[in-house]
Amino acid sequence: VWGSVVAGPPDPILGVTEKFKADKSPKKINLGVGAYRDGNGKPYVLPTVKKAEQKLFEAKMDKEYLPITGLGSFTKLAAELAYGKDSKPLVEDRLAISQSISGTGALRIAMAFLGKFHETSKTIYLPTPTWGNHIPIAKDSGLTVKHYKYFDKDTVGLDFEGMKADIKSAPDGSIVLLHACAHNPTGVDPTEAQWRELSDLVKEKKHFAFFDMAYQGFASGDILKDAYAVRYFVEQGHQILLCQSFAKNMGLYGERVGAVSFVCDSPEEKAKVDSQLKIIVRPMYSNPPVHGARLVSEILGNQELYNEWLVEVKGMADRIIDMRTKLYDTLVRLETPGEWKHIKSQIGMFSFTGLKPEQVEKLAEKASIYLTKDGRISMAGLNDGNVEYFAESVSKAVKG
Ligand code: PLP
Ligand code: TYF
Repeated sequence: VWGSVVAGPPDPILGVTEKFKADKSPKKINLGVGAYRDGNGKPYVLPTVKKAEQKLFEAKMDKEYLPITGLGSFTKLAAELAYGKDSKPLVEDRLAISQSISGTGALRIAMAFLGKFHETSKTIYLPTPTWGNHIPIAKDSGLTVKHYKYFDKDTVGLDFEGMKADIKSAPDGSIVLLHACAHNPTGVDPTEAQWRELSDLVKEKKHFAFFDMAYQGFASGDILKDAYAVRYFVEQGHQILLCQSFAKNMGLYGERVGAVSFVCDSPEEKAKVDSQLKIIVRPMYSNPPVHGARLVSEILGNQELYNEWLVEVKGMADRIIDMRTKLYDTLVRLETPGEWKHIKSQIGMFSFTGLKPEQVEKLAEKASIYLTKDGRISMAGLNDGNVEYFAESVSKAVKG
């Protein structure tokens, strides 16, 4: 029956894990996928998540279906976390929000909605580079994909002039996707002053601002700081769309808990958008999974757990920042040719090292170190036990 089906390529990020698993070396390191690891290289279940699980267990919760747009207490708290309790769209009851299958599911609902209803344009502008999955999600949702400049290879930083020029030359009323914080894969974000300029430019061009926020709290360790761009755009009157994920900041990867929200201009508009969100979700998966949403509600809805969680998020961010310093110091000590300051200045889960595809290949073959071909490393895969070995191997690969 499937004789005409041709095999497709594996996911470029998740494929790295497959190669890592097949490697027998005791020294092997997986720096491919962006998943947090503790100081011993092990997956980390947050203590607040364990406490929330205990509470749910004791409460003997049932397993009934959730409504189509998910658990109401969860979506309310998720919105407050991102926008702030006093944010106008929340106070004025004009935020349409739905629970989603993590950040990816949020993107899928958002883009399907834009494909159906965005009037001025069906073209979405993505940064170059961007998270690989953005492109097929947009295309599968019926959007046309175009790109704006983002990363400057020479400075290993933001090409802000190029970014502005491309956003300016896009036809008025286009859709512009922005990584809210901790840009994946580069780890390079606009400054707060640059975000303010972008807000003006997007407004002037009547573009639609689409925020993907998969790392709130994870970038700087500060929930508010990481939400700066989202909150500033909303204050400036942009009717943004926002995708949220609790995979990273609560370590709930496999629970698949996220949210997608639309700032509307009135409660009436919100009600209409909400009804169409339900019509998009129903034929896709009917309603979302319940357990992860309950965990997030327990944590965000309980002052004590919430405060503990803030400390845990900061702990994860700080461990990553510490690894950046250690990696940088070791590369410099080993007199590794090149400039490595970007390792310290980049933020979030990833560092865009600047390693070339040949060097990436050499690291896999000679040192059993696995990363994506673009030279991106997941900083969380490093720890006190392997950072030295990693730096030595990079140094050797660069020296040739
Ligand atoms: N958006 C970006 C930029 C990401 O890096 C990721 C992955 O972490 C996601 C969205 C969605 O991830 P998930 O579906 O696991 O929440
Ligand atoms: O970029 C990453 O590594 C994370 C995790 O298909 C991820 O965003 C990677 C690939 C994928 C889903 C999630």
